[in-house]
Amino acid sequence: MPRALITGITGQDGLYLSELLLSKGYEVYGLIRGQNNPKLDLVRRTVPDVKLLTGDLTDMSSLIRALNASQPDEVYNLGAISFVAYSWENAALTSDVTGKGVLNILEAVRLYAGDDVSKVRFYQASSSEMFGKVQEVPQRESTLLWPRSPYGVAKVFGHYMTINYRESYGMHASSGILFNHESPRRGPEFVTRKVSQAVARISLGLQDHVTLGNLDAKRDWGFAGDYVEAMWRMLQQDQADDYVVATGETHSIGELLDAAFAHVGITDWAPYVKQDPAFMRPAEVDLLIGDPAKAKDELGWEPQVGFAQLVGMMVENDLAEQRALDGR
Ligand code: NDP
Ligand code: GDR
Repeated sequence: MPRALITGITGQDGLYLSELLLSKGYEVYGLIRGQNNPKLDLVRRTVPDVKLLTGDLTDMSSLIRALNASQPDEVYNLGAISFVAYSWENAALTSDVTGKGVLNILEAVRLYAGDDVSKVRFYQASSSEMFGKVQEVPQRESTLLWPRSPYGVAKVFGHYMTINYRESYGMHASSGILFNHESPRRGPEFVTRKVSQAVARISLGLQDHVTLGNLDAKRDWGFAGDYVEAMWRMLQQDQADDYVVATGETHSIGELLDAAFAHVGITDWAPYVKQDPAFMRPAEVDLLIGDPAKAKDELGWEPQVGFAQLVGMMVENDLAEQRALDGR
């Protein structure tokens, strides 16, 4: 039975990846931090077969202990401070976790593997946020990185550190440059879920508007359930490499609002949407659109869920959640 260790087990991707690996017969270990993590119950309910180990990406000794306890064939580093807006408020902590945390786990894996680096395969959760200021459209593996947030800068460090460990030590270390991916499990701080929750509440008469920032930014949004499949496929390749994972389609926040409100039968959303500079970022990533050709050619990976279906799935989920909360 293959064994996998996942950091970021309480996050959106950690849950989907756990389900995928469990369905493939893996023994799955998840790293969980904190003395009373509020998401522990969610993990236990959603993926009860995952074995939890305590640790933190900023504490290398905890990572070595987790590796020794789990003896993994594959390590998926999904843990990060992942909210871009927050990364300006706490740039140093973001650098420590999202950036140096990658070095900590790479080094822990190297020490754990000893003379036989081939015994562990490593996945790093890199991000389209690394592209930042638009240099090329669509963005591909070779596009110049120009990050525009402390989060993006930290991800660039982790990305190149992963490549460096592959080139320096021959580690099977792959980096997935994943574009935005969403789901009903997306954190409510991210724009898609903020919108789907608000639209559900507005259509049920529980809220009268939603306040957002920049409506013009464009993102290449896919479904998280599809994207974890690409992570797994990367680690099944003979050679480790870097891959863009995206849909190849982009939509503005305005178009997200069109789709989400249309789902509940509202065609003019203007009366329900306010803008506040508090939600604008010091530097914005204006346009993300990925070219997933390499992932398609080499991994045989293609997205299954389109934009309208994704938005509909999220709004439906939030309608059901709100009805349950409201006792309807
Ligand atoms: P989430 O924000 O949902 O999850 C982040 C996870 O990181 C949580 O489990 C969190 O645990 C964990 N974490 C935070 N700090 C630490 C720490 N110090 N040590 C160990 N774990 C920590 O993110 P997603 O699931 O959406 O994303 C997974 C990864 O993929 C992240 O690295 C993200 O940056 C990256 N990514 C995501 C994309 C997306 O669109 N979703 C696109 C590209 C990359 P806790 O519950 O304890 O806070
Ligand atoms: P992003 O996702 O920054 O791309 O990072 P987010 O959903 O936070 O923002 C997307 C775009 O929407 C604009 N926006 C708002 N965003 C939020 N969160 N709240 C608002 O009210 C709002 N109004 C407008 C933003 O300015 C931005 O342009 C996500 C994370 O998952 C990262 O971890 C990951 O690496 C990248 O996707 C790829």
